[in-house]
Amino acid sequence: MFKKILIANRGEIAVRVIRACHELGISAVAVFSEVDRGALHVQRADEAYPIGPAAAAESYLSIERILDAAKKSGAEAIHPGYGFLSENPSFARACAKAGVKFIGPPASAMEAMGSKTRARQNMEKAGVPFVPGTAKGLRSAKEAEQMAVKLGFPVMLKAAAGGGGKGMRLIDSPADLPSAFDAARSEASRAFGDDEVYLEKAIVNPRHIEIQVLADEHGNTVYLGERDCSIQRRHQKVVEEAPSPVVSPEMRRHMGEIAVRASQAVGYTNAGTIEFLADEAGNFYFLEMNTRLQVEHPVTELVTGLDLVQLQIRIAAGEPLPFRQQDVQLRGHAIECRVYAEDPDNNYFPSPGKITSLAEPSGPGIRLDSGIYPGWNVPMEYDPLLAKLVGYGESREQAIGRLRRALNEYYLGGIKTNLPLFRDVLQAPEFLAGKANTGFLSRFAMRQPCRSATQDEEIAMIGAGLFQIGAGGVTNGESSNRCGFEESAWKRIGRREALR
Ligand code: MV4
Repeated sequence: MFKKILIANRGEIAVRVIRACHELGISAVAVFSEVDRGALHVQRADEAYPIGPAAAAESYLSIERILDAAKKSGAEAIHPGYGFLSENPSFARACAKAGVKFIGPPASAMEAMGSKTRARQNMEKAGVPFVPGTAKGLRSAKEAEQMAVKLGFPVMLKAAAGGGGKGMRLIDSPADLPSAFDAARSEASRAFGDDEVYLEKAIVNPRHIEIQVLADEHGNTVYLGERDCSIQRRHQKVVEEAPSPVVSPEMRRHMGEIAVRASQAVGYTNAGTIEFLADEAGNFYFLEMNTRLQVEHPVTELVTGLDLVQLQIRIAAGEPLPFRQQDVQLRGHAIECRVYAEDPDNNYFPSPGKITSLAEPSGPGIRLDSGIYPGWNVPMEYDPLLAKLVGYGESREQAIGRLRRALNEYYLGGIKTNLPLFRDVLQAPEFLAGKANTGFLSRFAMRQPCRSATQDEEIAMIGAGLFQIGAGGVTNGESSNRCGFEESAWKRIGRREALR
């Protein structure tokens, strides 16, 4: 086993990996940019190295500076977390060349899944179902039009080098194709330095369902059930859950076996995720593979009882998987809320700044993976994910109840967050019924503008609160707050005393 691991990342995921290292008796090395000197991951690590200015290109994305820190610290392995260098085959190769183990798949497997057209060709060979579409990049708008007519409208125009929805266009009729084709090409060229675009038949109102896989370096691959990530905003996941309310045991086994086959077809090792689109009839299609640990891995950890980060480290150290497929049992239900520093009043624009006060939830069935502390200044240079609040229960209803309770314990002062959105989503009938597909959040936001209070409204609410608890107030013991939880007489009297 490794004695020392460097974590080439920041924020909550760096803290998560440090925890796994410490549980395995491994020393953890942090790296940090100039604005992250005081960050939580730096405090939690056993040693830390500066790697440059705030701009990620000059710090967390600098292969040279990270390998330099690995050499200085004597780390034997690097965990890349997610984002940054985690899916960069050149980084995986540079690690190997420097004699440092990259905790992730081989560079060749990343490349086989990196381009969507190449991934589709590889999946076709492996017999994995994928959305009907063109096998190769399109040369002209004319070719695109011919193919689209064959596939039938609506179609999706996608960038081969894209992912996560970037450079993607939905096209309803032939008339829209020529301009969309040119626009998609130049957008792809600018965003990815690669103008290859191709067509897929569009799946209407799909659900995003992904399968977690784990493969050791001895030929064993297992699947660990699915996550339903249908609740997204502009291709940014907001709520994820496991298991999916729409996946039956048969569909799970079918998707799982296909995910294992897809992984084995590209020589995959370590943790990976196969993304599928599922239509309303229960058909599913390969979309892409994420060749890294994902943000939403905790929901899988809670329903399987496994520690994915520890397993990643043990796999990278050459250990065989310590269990077989038939040993994997799913139990209970887990739901994750991604807490972002963003302003619901201002179109969810990033809201960096100083966290002036913080009350963090805990208690039965609650897991909080956080990268912040009171007094910390959330920098504006990076992804605004602050923490992940995960609720677990024997049933979906219990998980939701615990999450709602925890959301009411959670207070974050000084910056705006999307916490108010979760309080609303977790009461939405469509979500409660397990019927939310990828269109849910945009419909939901239109129907119910979710925003925190303005200053005037806050003054009015404080006034109403004072009235409620003040002299001559409610005395029948049946008052309850707006969340439907009983408020005790003790609490009311205590407040009254405190306000005297
Ligand atoms: C699609 C699709 C419908 N049909 N492809 C968006 C993110 C990227 N990973 C793929 N995406 C989609 N691809 C076909 N052929 C609909 C989406 C899509 C979507 C997928 C998953 C989660 C949320 C989504 C929101 C809008 C569109």
